[in-house]
Amino acid sequence: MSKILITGAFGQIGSELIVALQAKHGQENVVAFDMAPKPASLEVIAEQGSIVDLAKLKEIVVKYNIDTVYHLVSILSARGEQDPNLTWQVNMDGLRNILNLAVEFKLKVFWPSSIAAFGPTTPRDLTPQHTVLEPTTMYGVTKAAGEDLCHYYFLKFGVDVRSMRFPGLISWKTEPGGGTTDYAVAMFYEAVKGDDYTCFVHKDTILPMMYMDDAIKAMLMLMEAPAEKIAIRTSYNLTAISFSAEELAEEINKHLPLAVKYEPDFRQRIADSWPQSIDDSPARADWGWHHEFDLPKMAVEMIAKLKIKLGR
Ligand code: AKB
Repeated sequence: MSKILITGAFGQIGSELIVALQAKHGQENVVAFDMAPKPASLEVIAEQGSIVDLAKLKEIVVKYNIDTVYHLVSILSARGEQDPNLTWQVNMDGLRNILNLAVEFKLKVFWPSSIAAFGPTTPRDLTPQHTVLEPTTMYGVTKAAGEDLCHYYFLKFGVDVRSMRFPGLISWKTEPGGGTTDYAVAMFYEAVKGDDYTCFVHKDTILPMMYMDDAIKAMLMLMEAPAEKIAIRTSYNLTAISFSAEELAEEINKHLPLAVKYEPDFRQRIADSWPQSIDDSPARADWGWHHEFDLPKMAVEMIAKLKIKLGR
């Protein structure tokens, strides 16, 4: 039975990954690590601290006899532009700490990269697995550099580190914070609350997105795949659906009235630097990736779950 540590555990991905990993490995085998205190809604072994505190991380790995880490701590794209130095420190020093512990304790590691690793010189449609990166945000710089660091630790030290480039993730349980793709989640919240929404990207902005259930499934599939199937040790392209902000609003409008105004801000430039659609055929061929949620199916589920959560 694996002993699993999740860092950044109370964020958008972690709060759902905790439950999925507990169901597979048992509640006693999952440890959550975060800067923030444990939310009352989550039943999990919790440790609080900073990802740059190597001594604390080492103490936790020893205390719980950890063998697998899902390293999710990250400052995202929009927030990263407010404080690029902190973003480098948290994203890169944090990853290096985890990889150094992986060498010392033979840990298996999952680390998410992002479509933010790409930049304006990347082909925007059906972006290939192997292509130009050249990101233009600090978050993207840390994702591109982080991919190379993972690859290096695999080659140099044999660390079994696995990664995928997430698109925007849409979920109802925990709101994202500080990302450029956050508008997609916000639109659902405002619609369910019965409010209007002012969207910070233009209506024609198309980005790759994925429902959280598919993202959780992808992480588990990648981590459970036999090592010889993992041909890419930088990060796998991964995708599900691509749609414009306006198409999303129209889909929500089939279920609930939602008036959207479009007032692009600094996040428009970030969105414009990312691909519109991704070729993820290596992930599909190597470890059987396939998504289940298209836009209509996701909209039905998001609205139903948010109505319960928000008591509407
Ligand atoms: C962001 O918008 O910064 C993230 C991402 C695409 O990695 N959701």
